[in-house]
Amino acid sequence: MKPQLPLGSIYLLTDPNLSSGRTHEEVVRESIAGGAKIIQLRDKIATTRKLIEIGKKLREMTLKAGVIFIVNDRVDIALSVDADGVHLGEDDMPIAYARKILGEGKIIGISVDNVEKAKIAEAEGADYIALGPIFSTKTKINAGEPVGVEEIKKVKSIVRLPVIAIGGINLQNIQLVAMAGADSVAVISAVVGAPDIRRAMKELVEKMGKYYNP
Ligand code: TZP
Ligand code: MG
Repeated sequence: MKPQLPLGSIYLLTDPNLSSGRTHEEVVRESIAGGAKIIQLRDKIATTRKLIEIGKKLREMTLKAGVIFIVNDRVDIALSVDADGVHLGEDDMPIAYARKILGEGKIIGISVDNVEKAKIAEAEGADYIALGPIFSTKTKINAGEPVGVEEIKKVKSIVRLPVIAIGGINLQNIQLVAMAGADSVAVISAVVGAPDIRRAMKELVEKMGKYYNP
């Protein structure tokens, strides 16, 4: 059975460049302690062998905590560490091919930046879409122009998939994102770059809970 995506939640993506030397495990442990409900292993520099090693550990930790575990970019790694799913962008494997490998029991998330692409992702069988960047962000080079919170409302009114908002979201602006109807909020720098990861996550979780407006 396909795992359920927790709605009204915070989705944490790892990033070794922003962790100030803290390991993936440390970042994930603290994020889970702070209330993250979805974790994505995102590491653009680790070797395949290293990704498997990290993935196995994060799988164990997330399983124990009842937290969804997604692997970025790599269908093969998602499958081999038994993650709950994979997250794919425009340069990654097309959905149909990923589905062929992963089957119906795994989650496939797709990055989009507008309604048209969201509709295509839905038609192709995505399980959720990540919409962004909502605000400007320095975390991802070539992230594109910010789409703004209005795009969340548009996408929500047209597709039925869960919409996860991403890009430049922090404690100051999460209220706008939640009120626009995002089903979940994905963050990197606001948590991974924080001195106290647990606390940064807890504050975001609380604010999302307060303003979540499905
Ligand atoms: N995809 C669109 S924006 C982005 C990704 C992976 C980066 C989000 O990072 P931050 O630090 O939360 O802006
Ligand atoms: Mg990708």
